[in-house]
Amino acid sequence: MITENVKKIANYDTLLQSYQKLIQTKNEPKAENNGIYQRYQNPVVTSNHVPLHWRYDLNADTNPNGLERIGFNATFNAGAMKWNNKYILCLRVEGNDRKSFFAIAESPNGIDNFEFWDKPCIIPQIENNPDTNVYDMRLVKHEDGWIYGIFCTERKDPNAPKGDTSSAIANAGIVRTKDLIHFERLPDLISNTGQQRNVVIHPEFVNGKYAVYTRPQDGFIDVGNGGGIGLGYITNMENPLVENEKIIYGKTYHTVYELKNGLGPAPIKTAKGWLHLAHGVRNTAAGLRYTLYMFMTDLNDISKVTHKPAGHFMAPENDERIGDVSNVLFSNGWIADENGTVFIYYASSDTRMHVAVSSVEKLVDYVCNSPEDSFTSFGSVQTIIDLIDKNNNIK
Ligand code: M1P
Repeated sequence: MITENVKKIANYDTLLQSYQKLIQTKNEPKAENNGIYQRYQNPVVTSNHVPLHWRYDLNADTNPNGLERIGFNATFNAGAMKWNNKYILCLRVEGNDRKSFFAIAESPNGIDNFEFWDKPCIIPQIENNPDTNVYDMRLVKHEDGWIYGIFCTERKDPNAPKGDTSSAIANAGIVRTKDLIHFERLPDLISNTGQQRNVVIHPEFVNGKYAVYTRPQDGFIDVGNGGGIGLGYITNMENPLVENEKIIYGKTYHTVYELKNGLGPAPIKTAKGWLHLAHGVRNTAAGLRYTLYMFMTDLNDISKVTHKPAGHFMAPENDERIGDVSNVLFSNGWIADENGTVFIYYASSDTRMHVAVSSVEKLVDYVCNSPEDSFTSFGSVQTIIDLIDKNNNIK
């Protein structure tokens, strides 16, 4: 933090004023609302929320021109949890150097005043196998007493041909913590597939084992012949070997998850079943389009999908459509409060974080009572006509 005896750079007061104005700005609900969730007007965390002391050398002796020394490009794809009565986001912060890392921001109410902790998270490295890039941590309080952070670790493909400077391998890195400050690194996930992304730990034991949702894929970008949301089991997180991995929610032609999908945050337990939020991807002439969709699994058999409302639950709209990777909504964090309020944290276009507020009651209603996909236009028309007829017969 800034001490009194530092000779502060000339523009410090102006920088500080605009930074404080940003983090103190009250967030208001948007005017429109579909009854299922309420979007808010401002993003909750942007790259402008990154603290000044991460960006500027604040000593006028060593930074006489008051230049920004380290630039930040984006803050997105945050894991989320309630911690010490605060709403915590574990953000993917991306520097101008393209590297992303994790940093925690907290808010007193979940919708505004998010402020980063003093320093980014320090993720211990695996000996002789450092991560090149890390992102998209899911924070999960497990019933074993640990908070797990499962994230994507990316490294250059050692078998890439000479001159191929892009091919990479993605896998799930795993840390656990008791205080969100000290992280213990566990071995990376061991699974039978070439690559893994979007791996999420289920918060409860299942038959004495850890359960993990996976997303096996053949290549770094394309899932290839693999894909779908998988479910597998781990006996010991210190040797995280995935057994019996099976796809529970596959890709399907002409749906919002035609090309690929992946689980978002860990599911929320409700009286009717486990509520899931996921992303689905389809290809378009303008590139990949990522939207969010929901489903529910059985309370006693988490491999059984019981409800699948058709289409997307949230899609990019207005300013959300534009960013570093446009036309993307992605979510890997939500918080269900004790009173049933659900804060859905979602990132738009790989650039900034937003919140939408709903409730367990509304989300269960949405998932259980929205029509399922009939997979044809004729079927969709029939579904609409059924609703019109029902409405016309209201007495
Ligand atoms: O750019 C969109 C998203 O692409 C990847 O997600 P997935 O593996 O499901 O395609 C990730 O890089 C994610 O961080 C990113 O938001």
